[in-house]
Amino acid sequence: MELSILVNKFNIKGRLVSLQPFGNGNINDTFLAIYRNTFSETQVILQRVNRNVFPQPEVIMENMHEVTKHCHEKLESDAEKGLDDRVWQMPRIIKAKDSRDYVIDDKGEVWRVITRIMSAHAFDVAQGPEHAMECGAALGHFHYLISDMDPSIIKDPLPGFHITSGYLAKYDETLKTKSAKDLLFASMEAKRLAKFIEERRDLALCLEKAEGAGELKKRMFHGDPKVNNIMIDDVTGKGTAMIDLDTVSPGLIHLDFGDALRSICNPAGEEVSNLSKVVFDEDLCTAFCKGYMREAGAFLTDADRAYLYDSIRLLPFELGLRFFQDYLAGNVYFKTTQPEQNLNRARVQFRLCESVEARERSIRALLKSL
Ligand code: GN1
Ligand code: MG
Repeated sequence: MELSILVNKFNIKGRLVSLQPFGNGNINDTFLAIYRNTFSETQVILQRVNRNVFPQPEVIMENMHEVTKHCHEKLESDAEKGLDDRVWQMPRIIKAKDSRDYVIDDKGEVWRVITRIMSAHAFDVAQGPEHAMECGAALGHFHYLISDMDPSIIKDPLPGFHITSGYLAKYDETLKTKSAKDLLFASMEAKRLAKFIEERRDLALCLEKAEGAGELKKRMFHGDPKVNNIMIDDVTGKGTAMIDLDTVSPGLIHLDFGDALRSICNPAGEEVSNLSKVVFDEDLCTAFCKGYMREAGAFLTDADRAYLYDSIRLLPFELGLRFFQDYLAGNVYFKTTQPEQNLNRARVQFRLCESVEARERSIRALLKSL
């Protein structure tokens, strides 16, 4: 189906004047649609929910319905009470003309339209400490917003997501295939990454063990709080919204904390090829943590705090493992534009993990001082 015909199945005022690919997501296909009439313009985001990744795209939409409903009510009530120091925003689902939250096309693909957060942008890399602090505040505020949601109304969006032991098992399975073995033996770099993983198998289990022992408890979390999912207000420079709500579900907030930091504290970005540029930036980490703690510090227990360092070390390892496994499996999960891209992405995350390990003492000292 033509995209313009598809987007017109949603309830949007005006006439479609532009429809262009938008953003740099690794999973869903995203477009910006602009509608105009004589007096006004509406910009919306059209997305195809990736069926290869999300086994039940309808579940993603049911969850999004619940999350946005809960958060919009809370945002409105806080605004009325004058509790906020800024305007916090969250995208809204735009319904189809048949009143459903999504449209299924002739190939069975699920499409949705959500509002665009206007006069705001997300960046692919941290712009400096002020930006990092605002990212921390936005994630902390988001955790506050979802903290009192009933987790039982959310269905598992992505079974196995952020279960590092599961990614290791998948990696081990992939390594049994001939095509993966061929790729591994064809390059020194791939062998080096495989060795990196072998040396850290214990690390992979740190949060799962703490959860199993009852030290850490699941709460609602975002699942994908990387820097380009955090919207910054163009006018004030303040964090204003978290986007990409597909994976909001019960989980450890440590996964969000570590994932945000692995993305924010690596100003070289996820796609750089010169590894000497990849360094875990502690100034950005300090700024992020200050912003986060201001909004969410009150939620954290002593046990939560004790595992923050482990989360900062774990998440780049886990993502590197996911990229490397996908490379060996023939690039079936993350979108790529060239065959070695997932190998390179894995190199970057493992270098970042090493950089965190080299700074363990000072990162722990920083976390203690918060
Ligand atoms: C994917 O969709 P996107 O690009 O925001 C991935 C995240 C990774 C990220 C790395 C559902 O996120 O887990 O951290 O790529 N999302 C999913 O860039 O797997
Ligand atoms: Mg995503």
